[in-house]
Amino acid sequence: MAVTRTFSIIKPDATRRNLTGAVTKMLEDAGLRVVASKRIMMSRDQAEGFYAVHKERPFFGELVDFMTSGPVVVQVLEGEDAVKRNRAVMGATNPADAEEGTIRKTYAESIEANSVHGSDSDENAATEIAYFFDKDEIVG
Ligand code: RTP
Ligand code: MG
Repeated sequence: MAVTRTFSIIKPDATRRNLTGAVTKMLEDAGLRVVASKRIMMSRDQAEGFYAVHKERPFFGELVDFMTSGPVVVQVLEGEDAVKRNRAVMGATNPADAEEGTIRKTYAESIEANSVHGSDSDENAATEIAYFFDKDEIVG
């Protein structure tokens, strides 16, 4: 299997509860390496652009409110089959459906405040990484 990269966000519900380290530990224990990381406040423009695919969904406005409600930690993760590996340790979008041992089962508060984001394809990972990081901020 090839070593690839994915894009992760530790969401405001998790940073508010001081879970940046705990979530990162679960990512690392799953075989992912943090090769870039920064804590930022997302602007509304940034959040709307990032979630543009969800623009027509009923939850779009609330999602943008939530993602700009506190600091987030954006990360680039590297590992074997990183996109799939990360989605597996994240668990289902709705924590009620997430498996034991996943980040969302362990920490998520709700379907919206679900602690982490992870890219859903290699193509989207590349786009999302470039949305938040310059090449020289990533150290593999
Ligand atoms: P993500 O993009 O954050 O990794 O999560 P995902 O693929 O599992 O979920 P997606 O369908 O892409 O939805 C993006 C984020 O929108 C929020 N959401 N709220 N209120 C709702 O019904 C609802 N559904 C989704 C979640 O924060 C979800 O992660
Ligand atoms: Mg998604």
